[in-house]
Amino acid sequence: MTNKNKTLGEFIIENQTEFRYSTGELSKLINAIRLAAKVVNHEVNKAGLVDILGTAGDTNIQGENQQKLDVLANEKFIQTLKNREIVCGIASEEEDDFISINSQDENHQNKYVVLIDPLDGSSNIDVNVSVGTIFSIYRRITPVGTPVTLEDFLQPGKKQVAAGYIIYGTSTMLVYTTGHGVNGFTLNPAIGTFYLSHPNMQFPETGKIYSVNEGNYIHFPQGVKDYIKYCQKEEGDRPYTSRYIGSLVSDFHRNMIKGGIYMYPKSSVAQKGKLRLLYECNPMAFLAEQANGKASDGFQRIMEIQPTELHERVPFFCGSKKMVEKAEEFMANS
Ligand code: P6P
Repeated sequence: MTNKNKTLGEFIIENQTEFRYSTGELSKLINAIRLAAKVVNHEVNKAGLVDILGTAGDTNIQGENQQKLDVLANEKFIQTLKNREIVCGIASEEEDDFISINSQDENHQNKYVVLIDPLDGSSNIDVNVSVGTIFSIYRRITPVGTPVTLEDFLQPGKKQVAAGYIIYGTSTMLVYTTGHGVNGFTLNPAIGTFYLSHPNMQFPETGKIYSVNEGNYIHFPQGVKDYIKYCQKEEGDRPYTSRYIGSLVSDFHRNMIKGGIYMYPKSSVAQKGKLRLLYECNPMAFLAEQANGKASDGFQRIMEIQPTELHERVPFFCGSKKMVEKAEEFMANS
């Protein structure tokens, strides 16, 4: 069968032998995420029509207003993953602590933990701008047969076995990796099937787009200021174009296709930046590296960082390898 009309289901079956732990569990896990993505997509696409816009009246551990769709997406992913008895634990941006899942037989035989940002960029929901779900999957490290502990979630990104995102944009796409490259699947909403539309996605080695919230410019470290001025300078293939959607998944996806760099640096008002290491930076870093790109905190590889807290934040520079390296050069020289 040619790639062009392969479904996600067929792709998973064809490639599950590639995955060295493959007992079909990871395939079942990706399938569970596929189902949850369709359910959330349905809600996101009609958000403007039913009363689920606006905030749920609560704030999450990040101190951010929880949008109703945040809460719904969180519930749908947790419920879908729980029901399939593949996962022994879940951590979510919307949950203060991790969730331990006892399988039906109550002896914790499941091997995987999943970390999710159920609806990233949710502040864009009410203005009809693309949002996304980000997921990161690890094998547990504490003994099977025991309840998961925080240790199972605080693993460096290089230990991920799979990662990906769903982007609810002009079309809905599921983009993921299991360590054998990055593949993108587009949902045909008429029949609820994801088709392989972007096989073997790769970051162009360099690009002309830089994505950063320049409203924070005066608070940035000198190295970031110098890199932004470099991007804007009339020289060689510059000035670059500034594109910033305010939705990590959307900026990342565009930059992976066209070439570019996304930055969320630390600043005098956000000492560690804003993005969370475990369920935003690590999964996007895994995808970036699998797509021949790069992801760092400005100095070190994101996936080498040893996490210490579930919701910890790190500065994030991610995208075309040569652009990230140039930004790191300015950071090192400042
Ligand atoms: P700012 C969304 O809240 C998010 O986590 C990313 O998706 C996005 O890139 C960033 O924060 C936007 O943050 O401070 O520029 O509005």
